[in-house]
Amino acid sequence: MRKIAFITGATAGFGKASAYIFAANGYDLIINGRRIEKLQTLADEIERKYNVAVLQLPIDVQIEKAVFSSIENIPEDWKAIDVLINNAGLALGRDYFDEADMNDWNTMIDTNVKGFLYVGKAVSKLMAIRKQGHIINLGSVAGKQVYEKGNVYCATKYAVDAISQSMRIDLLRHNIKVTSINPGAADTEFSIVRFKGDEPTAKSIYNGLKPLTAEDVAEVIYYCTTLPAHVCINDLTLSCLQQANAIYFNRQTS
Ligand code: NDP
Ligand code: 8X3
Repeated sequence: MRKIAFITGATAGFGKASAYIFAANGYDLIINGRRIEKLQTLADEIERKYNVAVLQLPIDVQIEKAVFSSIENIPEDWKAIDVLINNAGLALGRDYFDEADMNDWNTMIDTNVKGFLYVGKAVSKLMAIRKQGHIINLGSVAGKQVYEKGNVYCATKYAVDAISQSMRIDLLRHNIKVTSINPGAADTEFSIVRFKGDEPTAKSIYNGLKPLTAEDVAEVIYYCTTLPAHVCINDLTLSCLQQANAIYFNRQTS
């Protein structure tokens, strides 16, 4: 039977790695991201390699109207979405509360909270009609503990945690699974985005660590979708072996 996965933020990192693993397991994909060329390249590669269909949704999740109209207007035969990976998100800056940039705060809130809500709402409406579906929300260890200079990024991930809990309650009557996945440090484009292209600083985040890879996280995401229909992983936190939580690391110094 046909299976469809909708992945936001599929042009890099966890979203892109998830696109490969879901396609390898026979899912047709709806892929989202703002970088159109990267979406096109990913769609071409996946269609060629896995013989599945790929629909591109090149929208900015911050734009409420674009999210709702593009999801309402996806072709009818793509509306039976089985899995949503609500993943698009970012950190911008790592600054003291009193020194942080308001544009960074606004963009993180608009993407990680508002965009995340828009996509979740639009897709859950489609799942509610069919009384089935699985929503996987990308939280973070930063939504479990707050760290210095994490302020608003952490707050957005605490919001993801809270919204995941309420989605699970409110969507219970529709038979929809809601899983919150909370990774620790993972080597993707995340840090280069956070530090605005400053590669040495971005790399220093992983000093002395063997961090998670995008593929590690995608495997765990996929695993959550393989359980029997009556079983739901509600909340799953994962990190590399050298990370205990958002704050404590065992870095190798030699
Ligand atoms: P990447 O930077 O590698 O990928 C982020 C993806 O989000 C890109 O595809 C980007 O695409 C997309 N994106 C960002 N903003 C928007 C937007 N406004 N509209 C649509 N797409 C957008 O990061 P990760 O894969 O590491 O992160 C994915 C998620 O996981 C995020 O929510 C992040 O907060 C979370 N996370 C990351 C961790 C890490 O250490 N890497 C750990 C824990 C959680 P494009 O630029 O083309 O729009
Ligand atoms: C990303 C993990 O610890 O860099 O959510 O904030 S962290």
